[in-house]
Amino acid sequence: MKTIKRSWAEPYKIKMVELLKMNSSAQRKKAMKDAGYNTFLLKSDDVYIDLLTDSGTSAMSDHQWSGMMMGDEAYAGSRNFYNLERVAKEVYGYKYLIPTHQGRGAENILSKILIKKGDIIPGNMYFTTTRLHQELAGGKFEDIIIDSAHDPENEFPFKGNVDLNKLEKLIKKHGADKIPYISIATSVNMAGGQPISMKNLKELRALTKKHNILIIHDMTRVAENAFFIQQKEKGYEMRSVKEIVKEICSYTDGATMSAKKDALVNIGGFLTINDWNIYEEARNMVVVYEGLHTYGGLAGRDMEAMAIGIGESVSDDHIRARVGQVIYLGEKMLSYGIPIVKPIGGHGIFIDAKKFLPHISQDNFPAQTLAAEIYLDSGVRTMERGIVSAGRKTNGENYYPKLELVRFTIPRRVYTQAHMDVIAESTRSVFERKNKIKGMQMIYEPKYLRFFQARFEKIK
Ligand code: PLI
Repeated sequence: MKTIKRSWAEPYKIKMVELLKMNSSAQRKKAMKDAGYNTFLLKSDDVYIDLLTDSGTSAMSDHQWSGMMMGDEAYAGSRNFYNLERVAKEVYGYKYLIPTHQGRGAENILSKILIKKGDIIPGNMYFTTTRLHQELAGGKFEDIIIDSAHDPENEFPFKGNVDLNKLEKLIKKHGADKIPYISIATSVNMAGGQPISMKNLKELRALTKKHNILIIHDMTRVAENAFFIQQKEKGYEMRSVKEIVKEICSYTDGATMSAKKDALVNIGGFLTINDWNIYEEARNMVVVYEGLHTYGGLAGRDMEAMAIGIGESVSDDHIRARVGQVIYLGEKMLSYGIPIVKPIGGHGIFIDAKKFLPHISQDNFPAQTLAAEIYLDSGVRTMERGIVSAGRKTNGENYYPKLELVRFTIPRRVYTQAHMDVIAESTRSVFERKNKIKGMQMIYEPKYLRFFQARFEKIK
């Protein structure tokens, strides 16, 4: 086992800073009310430390910024596209690549190509946009993650694993021809950034080969998953994150990528696939939904920054400090007795809102309430990942997810250890007055992905 003997430290120094502003308590109160108690509807100018998401919020390196100046803004055949294609192939190993404006652009195209009405798409826990595209294409998502992923207290190190028995049962019930692919995320976001093990992936590959079913990899946070394999899985202690990333990809047939996370850019994504026929169809569709197949909704400079970011994302020094910072915050929260999802995941800390606010029923949105309270306390912006995010089934009923979480997502290379201290101290203050906190009711609900724009009011 590779043990970390020294404290992690950022493998960079800071060249430019963005000044932060802290609103008064009265200003925060007004801002939160105006935003309908939904942290997505706050103005960024009203936020002190922004942990809404790690998506598109990374600080780019000087190399990436210099790459931005090398943008070849040709409509067709930009040199930056070929750089991206080359680097992605070298790092991830898939054969063909189609750029898209972000991850959901790739999910849309892939779902439309592979899913027919009535199909079943098993996956290791849902993600909001991924499942919605599967449903809009006529499919039904089935959760086949291991049961312990739904238990915030269970400390199994690979809670992103697939339960192969659940998958076999689904294949038996529906037949393999009703399952176009298995949707596998690395670092499972909604489970708390929990990794899948290489052993589980290999077993999944063997089973899907037998039934001729594809595996499509949501590789949004693959480097963080690779780090956990290096730290926790036998046989991988001496392997580099870069090698592990490539091995993960080798057990899957293609991937959708939101490059706004691990790949260290503010915008961008892609679809990448080994099968020529799927690639050809995707090349046809990308021009309808995104742009030409050599830019997919991105500027040349965005593709260049992405190509460089992919290279930086698989450096051992980078990923050790990135996950190290998340673990630092998580351990601080634990030392204050705050109930968080264990083990600590790769991209953020997830508070168990059912445990934090046990007197608020799930119908009164404990995680949404807690996210609002943390903002009111300190201007720290977090995100609900519970019943609001889970949305409604196609028959209109609410999903009731077992996990009712508030996510403190850490942007990459943006905040310091001192910020982490302030975040933990603010959460402790809210924890100390938790019994006085009341739930909320939803007063506006949009049709799709309601968590983005829903509005709430406090129960009197
Ligand atoms: O936001 P996009 O369209 O670039 O990517 C969608 C997406 C796909 N898969 C996974 C695992 C995600 O986490 C993801 C986006 N996540 C967001 C925005 C987040 O805040 O976690």
